[in-house]
Amino acid sequence: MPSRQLFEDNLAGPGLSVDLRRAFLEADTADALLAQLLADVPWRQDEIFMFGTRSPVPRLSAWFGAPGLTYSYSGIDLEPDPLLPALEDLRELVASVCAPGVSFNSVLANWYRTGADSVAWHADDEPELGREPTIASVSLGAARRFQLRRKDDPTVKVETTLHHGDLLIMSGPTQSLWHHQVPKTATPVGERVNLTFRWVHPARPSLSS
Ligand SMILES: O=C(O)CCC(=O)C(=O)O
Ligand SMILES: [Mn+2]
Repeated sequence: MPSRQLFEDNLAGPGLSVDLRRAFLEADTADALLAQLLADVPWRQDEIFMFGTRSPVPRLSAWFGAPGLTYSYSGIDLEPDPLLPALEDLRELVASVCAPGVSFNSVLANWYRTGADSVAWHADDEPELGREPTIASVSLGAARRFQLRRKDDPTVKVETTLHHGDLLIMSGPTQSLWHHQVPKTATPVGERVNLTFRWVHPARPSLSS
């Protein structure tokens, strides 16, 4: 899978470790991957449970990984589907440009159908991701804003726009010190798929019977 190794646009802030590689995937590769994912992924509408009510999350999702790699996210327990071959290839390519020793065993896919789809402020800081996780995010389709803000001071904020084929790698203390989001937009935009590659530590066996 061809990729461009251009390094630019690094986002800076206290305790922020984010590398952004524009057009990491060439346009043809990104086009083909987007079409395949839209057609082949078993997209799911998840719900979030908050304050005793459940509501649909504003995007469709899918979770890929080895069997048993359950991932709990905002009260949702996700059982993985096996990685599609195209995602296996991309996982290797993405890991090859991360720090030595970084690898990924799972992928969370999000489909933002329109500008009304979004992901709200959060950090990828679930215990099963471990301390200082590396999260590598590949964007496909429509360009969308990606914002980060300090957990302890939300006025400290940085943002960029993620385009078709971009790779964004978050590491170090980013998840413990910062939140990130993809806000809704009133501007008409096309569909976007985002893939986040993660290492999920398998759940420890439960002590209760
Ligand atoms: O769509 C994006 O760029 C970010 C997605 C995200 O933060 C997540 O899936 O945890
Ligand atoms: Mn995230």
